[in-house]
Amino acid sequence: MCYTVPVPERIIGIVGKTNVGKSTLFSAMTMIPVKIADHPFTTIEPNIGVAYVKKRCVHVELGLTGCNPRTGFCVKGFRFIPVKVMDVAGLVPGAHRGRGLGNKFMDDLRQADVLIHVVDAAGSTDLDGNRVKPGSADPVEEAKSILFEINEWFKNVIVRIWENKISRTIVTAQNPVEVIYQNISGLNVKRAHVIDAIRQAGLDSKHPKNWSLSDVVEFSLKLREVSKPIIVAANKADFPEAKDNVKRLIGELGEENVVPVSALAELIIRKASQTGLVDYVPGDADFEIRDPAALTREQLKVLEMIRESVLKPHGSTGVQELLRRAVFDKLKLIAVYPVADESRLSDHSGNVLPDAYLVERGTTIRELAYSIHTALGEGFLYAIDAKRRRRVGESYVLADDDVVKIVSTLSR
Ligand SMILES: Nc1nc2c(ncn2[C@@H]2O[C@H](COP(=O)(O)OP(=O)(O)OP(=O)(O)O)[C@@H](O)[C@H]2O)c(=O)[nH]1
Ligand SMILES: [Mg+2]
Repeated sequence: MCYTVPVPERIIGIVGKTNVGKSTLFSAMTMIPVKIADHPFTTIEPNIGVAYVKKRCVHVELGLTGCNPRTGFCVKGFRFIPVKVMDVAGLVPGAHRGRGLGNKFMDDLRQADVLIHVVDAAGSTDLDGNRVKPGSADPVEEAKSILFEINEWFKNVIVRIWENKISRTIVTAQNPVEVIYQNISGLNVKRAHVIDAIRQAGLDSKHPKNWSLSDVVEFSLKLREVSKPIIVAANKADFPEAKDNVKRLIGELGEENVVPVSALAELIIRKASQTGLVDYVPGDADFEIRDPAALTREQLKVLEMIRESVLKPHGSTGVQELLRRAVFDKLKLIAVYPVADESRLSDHSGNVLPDAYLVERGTTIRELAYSIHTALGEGFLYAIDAKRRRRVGESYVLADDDVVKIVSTLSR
């Protein structure tokens, strides 16, 4: 079996007030060196890269000694699966009215499936991103005002499309949901999102041709929530001032929506790991210094500070936890491992568990076949659930960590 078309990639958008650490987080996730500076509006053009979400690899459950990933990597029994990340310019309150850099650049995030909203949990920058005494700015106020800007951006895009296109065609539409969906598909919104948002806005019994402007606005807010869910990165958690603020953010937004993070700590440890100074697996609760004699006193001090102010109190730098929550909790994705040889659990060249794909919960085996290759979907005959050694049909709903061989007319 030849996989020529990759399963659609997921995109995580990084948004937030200016100067809160968005690019630091992006760099810590992707190891791409980007412009980072302690002043507002350092980033202008978007940065795009690949991060890896961490998950216990299925080879452990199967009792294998290892695997040979074709994309991503596997370390100490953990599979790191690629996801795309995008870092954009910073927002300020009033951006929707053109303040700061405005919010036009948010259109870069139309393709995002989920957003990481970075907040300065140390309260060390004012609402315009200028450096202030840590603890003097209010991260809860920041979180709310930037969320308002994100919602304004999304709402304005929808209202514009509604007024320019949807309102004209919806009057005679046989299937209004389809008309809405087709017109806003550029926002990477799925049919199910449109249906969910209509229901959540309490508009199911009102034909969209009769919606008022406030109905459209209500629909757009619900649509933003379902199609671009947000996880908050309470960043700069290394500052002592962040402790109470993290609690306040959790109190305001809910525990499931907030992760204490130190993007800077992650970036420092990963760089040290890249140059061989420390052993560190992203997401771990600690790192190991290989040879203390190879480090300067200053370097040792910084690493010790990270251990005391971030790793010990929070259990990790929070960066992998952010990715985990974005991909597995917010997007509710599962991992599946297609193989060509169900006995060796490998591709034709003998690479064990070469691919780990992220798919939506509820995806059937045939839908997976289609997303790998149209011809594979069209020629689908049956599949083999390699873990349970049984044949499954096209309507089999994939489970997390399934290992499957797809048999199609292609592979005959
Ligand atoms: N102490 C601490 N400082 C951080 C952390 N993350 C970022 N910073 C610092 O915050 C400043 C801004 O970082 P950037 O990553 O450039 O912020 P940004 O949000 O991308 O800023 P703009 O692109 O200008 O909107 C830099 O001085 C970083 O070193 C963190 O976790 N802890
Ligand atoms: Mg930046």
